[in-house]
Amino acid sequence: MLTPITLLVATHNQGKIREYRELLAGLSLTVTWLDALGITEEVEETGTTFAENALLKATQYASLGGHWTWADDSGLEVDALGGRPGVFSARYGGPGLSDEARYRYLLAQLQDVPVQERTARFRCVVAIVQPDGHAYTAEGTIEGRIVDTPRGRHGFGYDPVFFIPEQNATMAELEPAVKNRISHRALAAARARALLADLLKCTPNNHT
Ligand code: ITT
Repeated sequence: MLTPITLLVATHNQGKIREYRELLAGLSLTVTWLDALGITEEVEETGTTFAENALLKATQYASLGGHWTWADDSGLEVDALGGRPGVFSARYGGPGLSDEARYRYLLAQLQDVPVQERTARFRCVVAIVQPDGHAYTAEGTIEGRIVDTPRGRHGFGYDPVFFIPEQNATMAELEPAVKNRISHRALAAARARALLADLLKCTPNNHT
C-alpha cells in the first residue's frame, strides 16, 4: 500500500509552530512535529548565515527523524547595529531571557539612535532536506524599523518593537492571519511550498 510522504517541521519555537500550522495547511503530505516524534535534541546553530543554520537544522533532524524535513532560521537585522542580532536573534542579550527581556535589551542598544536610522528587517530562510541528503532553500524578508514603545499582543519574539510603515502597525499589532500573509516567514514558506510541490510531482508517493 502507498504511504503519503511525511514532512517533519523541525522547530522547538512555539511561535513558529503556531504560524506553520497555518502556513502549511492544505499540503498533500502528512505534517509532523518534533514533539510528536519525541525528538528533544537541540541542534547547535554554528553557521554564520541563516541559510547555513537552516540547512544544519534540517539535515540533522532529517537524519534523526528519517523524514523529509523543513526547518527555518530566521531573525532580525538592524542596520544601525551592523546587521545584528542576525543569526544571534534567539540568543541576543544572553541565554534564558524572555522575549520581552530580549527586545528590551535591543532597545537599550538603540537608545541613542534616531528614529530615521532604526531601519531593520526580518529575514527567514527555510531549508527542506530529504533523508537521502538532497537539500533546497527559500528566503523571505520584510522591511520595517525598530520603535521605542512596544505595541501589540500577537506574534512572538521582537514583533512588538518591529514597525511596518505599510501597515502603520507593529508586527505584534497585526492579526495572525495578516502576519501570515506578509511576514518574512510567510514569504519564505510560500516559496518553499512551491519547491515542495515540484518535489512531490517527481517523487513516487511511496515514502514514509
Ligand atoms: P528553532 O531553532 O527551534 O526553530 P529558535 O527560536 O531557536 O527556534 P531561530 O534560531 O530561527 O529559532 O531564532 C529566531 C529568533 O529570531 C527567534 O527566537 C526570535 O527571537 C526572532 N524571530 C524570528 N522570527 C520572528 C518573528 O516572526 N517575529 C519575531 N521575532 C522573530
